[in-house]
Amino acid sequence: MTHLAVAALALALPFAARADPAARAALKNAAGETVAAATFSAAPGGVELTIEASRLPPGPHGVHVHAVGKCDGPDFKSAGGHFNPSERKHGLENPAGPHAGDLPNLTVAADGTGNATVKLAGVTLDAGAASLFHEGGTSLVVHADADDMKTDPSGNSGARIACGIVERLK
Ligand SMILES: [Cu+2]
Ligand SMILES: [Zn+2]
Repeated sequence: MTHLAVAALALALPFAARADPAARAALKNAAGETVAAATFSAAPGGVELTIEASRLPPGPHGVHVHAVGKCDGPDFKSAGGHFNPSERKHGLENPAGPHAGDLPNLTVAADGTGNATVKLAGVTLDAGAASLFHEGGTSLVVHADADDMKTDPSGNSGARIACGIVERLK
């Protein structure tokens, strides 16, 4: 092993505890431009999602995992409703909720960037009804407005402005 290889290995070690992403989503807007990217990694009791916006409108936006892995613009209705394998109501603050696909709002800065890392409890990257890879797949959708976290079925978050299919990486 060369010295260079040893150095590379040492640099890689601090990140070894974190699972490599098992899935990704490239989110495009109605014009077909890539505006955000997401990665999904296995985590205890669910899946860790990291989303990085690069060119979304400023402000808070509702973000959800939707039940169908299909992102047909411009309205992205093909993505279906929120991913909800346990048949609950919408919203992280809803006593009868949340949907498995419900997430906190994503805040985007004036320059169109923003990022967040959040846990999706109750979903899996493995097999089964709660899998992000269930039959027909899933997608990640960003909305025009903030999610109020309680209004069923979609938190009054407005139009779907970006969508990306959840794709397996390994
Ligand atoms: Cu949504
Ligand atoms: Zn929901």
